[in-house]
Amino acid sequence: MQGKYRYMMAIATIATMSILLSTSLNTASADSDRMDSMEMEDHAMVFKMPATFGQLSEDEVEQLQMKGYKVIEHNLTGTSVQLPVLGHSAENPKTYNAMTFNGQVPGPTLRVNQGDIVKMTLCIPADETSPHSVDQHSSEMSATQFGTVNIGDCFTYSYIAQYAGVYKYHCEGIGLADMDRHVLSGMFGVIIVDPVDGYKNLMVERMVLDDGEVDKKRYFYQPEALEFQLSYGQLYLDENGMYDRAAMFKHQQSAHTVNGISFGYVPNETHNELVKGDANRNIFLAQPWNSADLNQLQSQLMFVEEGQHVRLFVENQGNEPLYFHIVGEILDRVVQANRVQALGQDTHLIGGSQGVVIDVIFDEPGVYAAVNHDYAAVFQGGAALFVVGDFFGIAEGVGAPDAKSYAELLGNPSDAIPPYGYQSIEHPGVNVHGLYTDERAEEIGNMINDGSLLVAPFN
Ligand SMILES: [Cu+2]
Repeated sequence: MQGKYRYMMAIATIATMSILLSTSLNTASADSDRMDSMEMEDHAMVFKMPATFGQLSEDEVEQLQMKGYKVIEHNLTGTSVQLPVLGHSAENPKTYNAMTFNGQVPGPTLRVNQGDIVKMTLCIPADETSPHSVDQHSSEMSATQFGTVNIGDCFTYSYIAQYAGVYKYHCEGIGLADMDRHVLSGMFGVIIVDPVDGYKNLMVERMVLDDGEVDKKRYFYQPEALEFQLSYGQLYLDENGMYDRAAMFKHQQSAHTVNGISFGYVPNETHNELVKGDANRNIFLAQPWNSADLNQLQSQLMFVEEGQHVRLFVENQGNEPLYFHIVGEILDRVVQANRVQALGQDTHLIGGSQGVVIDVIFDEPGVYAAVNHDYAAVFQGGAALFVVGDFFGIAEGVGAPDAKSYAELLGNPSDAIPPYGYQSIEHPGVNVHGLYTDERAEEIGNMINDGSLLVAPFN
């Protein structure tokens, strides 16, 4: 046992003993604990008028709003559209029968503060082919209240986001029937509920030399972080791009996706040109979305700076386990619903419909793949690349030698960036990228230009 460590253990033992001693002698403190819990019960009873759990009526929303609660709208439109899959090109379109919220997969991310009222409205246009519904996992409402919204109708419900965390929302089909088809065809999205008392400082332990001895040293990072959202999932399609339920029952997916696209965050021909000096010489093994003709589908990379606090909102939207791993990195902290699950872990298992917040510091410039560490998933598209620092040394080449990162030079993809919370670091640049219909891509482009895309409603 090393000197400093032994000394710290002795201090910890003395501290533990004194806590035990004071607890056993101090009965008055136990009484005051009971008193606190009674007061809290009374408070909860008062608090429940009007209701703060479950579905809120319009009157209750109005009363709560007058008392200071914020109401955040989440406006969704259910539409069935054709969207591209792996193998698609401008010359040879290859698409599947997608079901979407707002013409994009995943649907638009909602970001609220813990304690905000979410007012969800789902509309189904008159030319849509199917009714839809919405289940928001951040609510605590009976499923009977999610409703089935018929073609040409709109439906609203409201609730208070009581718990912090990363939550799935998804279509519940038509009164639960056909739910699997709707969800696995694209009707899913993410709701981020920021903790009311904020994200915590990140503490990272490193073994360093101190006075000639290797010792554990703690480094602290402010809660402010550069943020990304990653939804992992699968497609179960037959050769005609139709949903294949028999394949789903057997867990035989036809593709793995990140934010709806297989291998959507890999280099493209612009990167080829910048790094290799030749648009046709690929940097990475698989670059299926190479061409600029693919517009919003052209693959992009995610850029971060070396030593920067990065916060990832990761949701498993699919039907298979997500063994979340960043090749060459260790996940410094994994938080579920505002409780730390792991510190310094290589791979974190995220079950179906489960979300986590992951903090990472990338210590060295390089290329890092965020994968589902299931070998079938890696080969079928469940991989996304981060580039840390100016790993390829292109800053000089593009005449920006002072650029801190690629993000300053090239920007980050719009579908991988959540709306900003009050502890977000702004991305230096944002590009249109995502499994968007052309109309939706145009809207996203306009929202980037007018600055409204990443503004969380509570800001
Ligand atoms: Cu639906």
